[in-house]
Formats: sequence, C-alpha cells, structure tokens
Amino acid sequence: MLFSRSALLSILALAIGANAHTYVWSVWVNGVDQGTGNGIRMPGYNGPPGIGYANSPVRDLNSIDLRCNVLGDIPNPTTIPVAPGDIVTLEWHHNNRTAQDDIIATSHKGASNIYLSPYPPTNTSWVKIQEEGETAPGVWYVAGKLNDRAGKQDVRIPEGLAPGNYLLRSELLALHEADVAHDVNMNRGTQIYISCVQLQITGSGTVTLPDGVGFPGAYHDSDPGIVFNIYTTVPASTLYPIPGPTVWAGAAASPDSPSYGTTLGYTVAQPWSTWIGDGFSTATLQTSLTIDLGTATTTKTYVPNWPTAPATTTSMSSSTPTPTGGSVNKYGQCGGIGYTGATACVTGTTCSKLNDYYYQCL
Ligand SMILES: [Cu+2]
Repeated sequence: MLFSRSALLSILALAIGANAHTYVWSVWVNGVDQGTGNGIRMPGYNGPPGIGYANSPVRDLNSIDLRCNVLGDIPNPTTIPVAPGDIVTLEWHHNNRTAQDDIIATSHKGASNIYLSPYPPTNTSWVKIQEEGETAPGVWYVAGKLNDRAGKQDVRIPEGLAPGNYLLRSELLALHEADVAHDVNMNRGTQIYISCVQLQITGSGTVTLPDGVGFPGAYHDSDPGIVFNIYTTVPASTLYPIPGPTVWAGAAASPDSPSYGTTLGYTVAQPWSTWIGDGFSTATLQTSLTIDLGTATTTKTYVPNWPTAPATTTSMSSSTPTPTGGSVNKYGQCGGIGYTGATACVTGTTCSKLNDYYYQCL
C-alpha cells in the first residue's frame, strides 16, 4: 500500500496546492511531554520526497488512509499510558518542533474532530469525543486557536473509561480548497490531516464506548461540512457545520476551552490569558506555571521549556529540506489574502499568484 490512491492524488494536489501541512509530533499527559514521536502512528509516504511529504493531507474519503493517515496500520513501538480524566495534549507542527514553526499555513482555515476507539478499531468503533470549528464568522479553530496555542490541542480522557488499549484519532479539516468536493475535482476538496496516538487506559473504570463510526465510512463528498466555501461571507446563524456524528455525551469538556479554570476544578495560578497562547511553553513565558488539579495533594508545577527535538525518532519520520535563499520551499505559500507568513521563496523559485488567496513558490 506504499502508493495508495490518496498518496498518488496528493502528488497531483501538491502541484497546485499548498505545501504547508502538519501532523502531531509529540504527546503530553497532564503537561508532561512523552517524547518526540512516542506513541504516534507516524504518517508514511504521502507525496513527492523533498517537499514535506509526510505531513500531506488525505482527501480521498474512501481510502483506508482516512483512518490513521498513510501507513497508519503500522504500530508505534511505544504506547502512552493515561488514566481517565487525564489531559492529553497533541502537539502539531508543520516542519519542525520548534517555537518558530508555523504549525499550519494560515490559509488552512478549518475545524478539528477527535475520536477515540478501542483497539483494534472496527467499522463502528470510532466515537467522537471533541470537536472545534468556526466559533464566529471567520474565526476558525485550525489556523486560528490551534496556531495561537503553538500547535497544542488538549483533550480529556473520558471519566470512568474502562482500561485497555485505545487509539486516539485527531483530524484537522482544512477548508481552503473545500468549495468543491474531491470526487468532483480530484485536485481539490477538504484536506484532512490525521494523527493517531496509541493509548493504554489504566485504572479500573467500567465505562465502555458506545457504537461509533468507521474510517473510512464516516464522511462523504456530499456532506455539508466536507463541501464548504470559506471565502463566502455567511451570517453567524450559518456557521460551518462540523462533519461526523455529534460528540458523545460521555465525553469530557474540552480542557482548553475558555471556561478552563472554572468548570473543571482547576485553579490556574496565572490568568488564563497569559498562557492560552502557549500551552505550557513559549519563549516569553519563563516562569513556572502551577495548576491545582482540584485538591492540594494533586498540585503539579509545569516549567515551560521546549525540549530539543531529535530529527528522527522512528524509522517512519521524515526529514524536511533545508531552505536556501528565502524561507518558503518550492510549492509553499508565499502570499495571498489573509496570509501572514514568510514571502521569500527559496533559490530557484519565484512567488507566483495562483488566485487572490494563494501565492505559491514555483
Ligand atoms: Cu497544507
């Protein structure tokens, strides 16, 4: 399955589309980094080598790649132990695990769903436990809040969940080419960035997940949230409809919502606004952050500190090319309405206008 259908289509897509993609590089549990690559099903070959292939999106809704990305059936050597109620933080990056990384191109506006499945997954085992989309006209989770939080996405493990092996599947839905369905124009459609994490739920809970959906199978090219034009101004009453089932009633509230600190028994030593943008770590936040996890005996102190990231942790990870000249690689975005990233193309390419919203280094 090295050259899956979606992989081949991604090659075509890269010829005209964005190469400013993303996947999960590290997992944190209650603010503790589990190490680069650990527990993550690393995305496999997903486009031409040399232009950021491993972080390319899946567009074919009928491909097995929709489950855990390309080659997502290959287990990671490590599994992350977590307890019900724990906060798992997924750390998304575009090109490298540094504070300078842009997480995902600002053109890639969209939503995110997080699903949980007992292991091994089936065609009815994926249960949605969190979703975040368009909170106000033009205010998006992906390329918005996610980028503001330096790529960190929090999700709480459901309370009372029965122990065992599970897969946590987070997907980012980037909608910059979603004005037309992928089965209508195979060069366009919603771009889905998928990362799966192997979790071992500990404890003695008794709650089992209800029946869910399958991947592939959950989404169709006719779904309203799969085809959506983000460039059309819409009233607040018709915000983006997030695809898939509703969030399971047994799921916990998103721990990184603005109500963090009040609804979940947390006391945050610093005001929410001082660390919402970094999720425990930025260059500017150098003091320690103390979070009272409900009682005095569970107080934990997190020291903001980016770990140094090894270039390759597993055999599945990929290296990214070192730019020369400007900082934007060939096929990368270098301009367009709403774009705020780098505009200088690497040597040998020039910034070319594809449309009002997309200039690309070609
Ligand atoms: Cu992209």
